[in-house]
Amino acid sequence: MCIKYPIPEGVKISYGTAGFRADASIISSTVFRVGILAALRSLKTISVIGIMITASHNQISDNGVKIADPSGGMLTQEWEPFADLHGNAPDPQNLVNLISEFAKKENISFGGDYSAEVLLGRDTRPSGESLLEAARQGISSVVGAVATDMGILTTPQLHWMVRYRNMGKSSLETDYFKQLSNSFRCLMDYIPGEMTASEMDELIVDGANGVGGAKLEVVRNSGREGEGVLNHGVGADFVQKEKIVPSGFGQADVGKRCASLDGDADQFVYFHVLPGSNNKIELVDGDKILSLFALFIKQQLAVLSKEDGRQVHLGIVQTAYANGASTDYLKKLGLEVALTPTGVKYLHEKAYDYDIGIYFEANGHGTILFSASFLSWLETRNKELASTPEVELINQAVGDALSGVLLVEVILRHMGWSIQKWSELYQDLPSRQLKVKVMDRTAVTTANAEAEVVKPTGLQEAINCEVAKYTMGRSFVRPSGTEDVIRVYAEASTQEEADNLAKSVAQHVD
Ligand code: NG1
Ligand code: ZN
Repeated sequence: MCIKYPIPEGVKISYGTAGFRADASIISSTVFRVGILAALRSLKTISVIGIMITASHNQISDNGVKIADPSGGMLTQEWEPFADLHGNAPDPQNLVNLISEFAKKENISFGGDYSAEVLLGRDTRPSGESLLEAARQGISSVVGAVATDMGILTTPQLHWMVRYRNMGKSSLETDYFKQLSNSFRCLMDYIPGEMTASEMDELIVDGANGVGGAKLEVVRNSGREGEGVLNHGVGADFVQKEKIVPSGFGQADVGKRCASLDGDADQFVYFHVLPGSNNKIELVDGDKILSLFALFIKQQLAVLSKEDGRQVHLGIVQTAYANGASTDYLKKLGLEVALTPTGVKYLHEKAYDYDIGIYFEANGHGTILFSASFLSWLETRNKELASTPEVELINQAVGDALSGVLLVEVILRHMGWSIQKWSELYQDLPSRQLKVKVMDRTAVTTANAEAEVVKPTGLQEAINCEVAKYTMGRSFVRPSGTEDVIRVYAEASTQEEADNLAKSVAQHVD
């Protein structure tokens, strides 16, 4: 079976921040193995599992694969070490041995009453079709396992489908859109009063020339014929890191409310174009989206607590990349803020600790999670309404740019805020991110939610020395989980200082 998908010589990929990701030309053997793994996971959990073929905001020549667990969330971290071993198993015999050992350990039996079922989705990358076929063949090599191709989807749609299938609910793409549009309309209708002229201003969306663009009717950088290349000078990650307009936007858009999705539409940021010829923008990043959601929910909870006396535990989850000004702002609001390592899987897990957990990465990956007990209380309370549209609008499986943008639009309308007003919630500290190419990124290890370097020895001390030279300085380094680089982050009181701090820390990494 593996003859068709041998691991290319010298290739070793690991299940990183968001599954396996690499140049598309070397990844089919891994995707095939992930197909088998997903079928095993389905047998183990007796539930439908998902596979998404995407490399998110990476360049078009990359691709990747990740598994969605029965809840619609990421594959349990307990299985990641096995995913690593299995995804890199060099020869057929080795692979079969690994599987049978693991199946024994996990008590997975083959050929029983339950047949594994895996839903497959892919983004618009040209390599997606053949990689999907590799996954399908991997799945079919497990006795009785069924693979269902759900077509070209956003990452959150695939996660949502897995979640809804396992809840026994209708889970087609049309159901997804129906749920989003019904709850959006319902929430907009709740808001009293007429819209002011500025609220009626249209939202302009940059689709990153990816799948999110393809799913929307009115969008720039839709990825359609002649529109440009996926994630190339467009999309949420570009806008967040470069802080300039994406291609297709310019001075004609000054002041307008704009949103950028990433290539698989699980990440989004807002921005407005500043006047001047340099195409600079005022960025409204994931931290500010989080702050808007947190402020809105805090206000709603204050009403609930007045009416019903119910105390709800609201928690915020961020990473070390969160702008220091956002963390200060959230703490000043009296909110509990937890920090986790980078990667949605860590933030998502932490958010389960609360009745309502809101998590976001600065780059715009995030969502809001509601605990089962809070939801059942809310449903009883809202019985007369027969639904809880605010919950239904939010994708509980994973961060979702389409649902996130709709929620932002509802809240801005509710507050009567323009994007400028939203942006003024707090002033971001100037920051800079750099990447350093190194021989072996695993040589750097970190602790304390990645804020501190453990290895190599001496590096943290060197960073501390650099940071001490600046007012409000903060800097950390960590190995990327999706690219072969060490990432450097720096913050300081001016842009020039942040740039210099990042540069000098990068020199210590090199
Ligand atoms: P890595 O490459 O591990 O830094 C990047 C992003 C994460 C997350 C993942 C998954 C930054 C600094 N890192 O991870 O936040 O989005 O990709 O797509 O933006
Ligand atoms: Zn993405």
